[in-house]
Amino acid sequence: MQLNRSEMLRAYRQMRLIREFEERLHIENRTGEIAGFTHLYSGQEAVAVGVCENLNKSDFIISTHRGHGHCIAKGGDVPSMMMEIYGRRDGLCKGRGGSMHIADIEQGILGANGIVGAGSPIAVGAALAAKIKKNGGVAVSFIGDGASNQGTVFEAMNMAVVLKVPKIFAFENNGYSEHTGAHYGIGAPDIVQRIKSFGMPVFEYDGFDFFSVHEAARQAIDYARSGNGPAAIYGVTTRYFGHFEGDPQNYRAKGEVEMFRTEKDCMLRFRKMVSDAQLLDVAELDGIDTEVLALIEQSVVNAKAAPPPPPETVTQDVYVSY
Ligand SMILES: Cc1ncc(C[n+]2csc(CCOP(=O)(O)OP(=O)(O)O)c2C)c(N)n1
Ligand SMILES: [Mg+2]
Repeated sequence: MQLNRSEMLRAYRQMRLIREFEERLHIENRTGEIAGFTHLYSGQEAVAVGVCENLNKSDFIISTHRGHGHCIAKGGDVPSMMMEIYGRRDGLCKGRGGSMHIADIEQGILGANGIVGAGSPIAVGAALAAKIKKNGGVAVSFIGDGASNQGTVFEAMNMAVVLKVPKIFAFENNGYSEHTGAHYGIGAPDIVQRIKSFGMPVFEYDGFDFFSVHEAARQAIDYARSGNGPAAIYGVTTRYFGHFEGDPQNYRAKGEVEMFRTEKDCMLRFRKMVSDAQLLDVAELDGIDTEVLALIEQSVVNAKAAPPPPPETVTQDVYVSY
């Protein structure tokens, strides 16, 4: 399906937001001002944005430990997310969550999640709620190649089929689970077949091509939203930085990341595709780049200057108050 101009510009801006957010965090992490683990999503932008551009605000996603990209793509406020990662009082979760627990229920973001594979059963619950309420909503969980081996994901796939809920399993194979290659860590030679065996269709995408992801996600989401039960998408992508910040990536081939950055990068590919087809002007895209860089810079300046949560509030928000 052809996207219109404003849809393409929006998608590009979303991808650029994620890219610059992550590239800047990579630098900021070295200052030692950011507490806890940070897992960066640079390189995988086409997947998060290709999926989320097909969702409504009231649809739900649940992310992973590598969550910034999914949250930005679903409408997470970038300055508030930066504050959150810095653990500040005015962060998206009042500075209590940090990188791995960013959530924004208003935007349909059920949260990043430090437990690998834990998102899928939660999203089955969200999808079941949408089915019971008959509100036309869907729920998406993102699943890495490592998470694809988790029993929780298998159980969630089975339950989603049994309950026939509007749930999308978004598999995102970036080649590694921590430091273990997917070619070694996943025993089944045909991952798509393994997902299909649970009884749902799988729409495959090229994770370096935004338009390919967008189309696969559109089909899966249409399928689930129309009452047919769950669907999955699957594709290959790559991450540019280490598993976590500080990981020197010695397990990757020399020049591997550089090859991906220069030859397969999803943002470069998007720019080339839309300019070759004369769909968008490169100057417009450059303008977005400049605007986004300024927003990220301001977000970092504001986050650094912001106060932490007051110590006397430390016991607040530990439990939900009804
Ligand atoms: C249940 C559980 N097992 C193990 C871990 C440790 N762990 C954190 S991230 C990760 C790798 C996940 O790989 P993948 O699902 O491919 O996601 P990616 O890091 O590539 O985005 C592991 C094993 C964990 N957090 N939770
Ligand atoms: Mg992975």
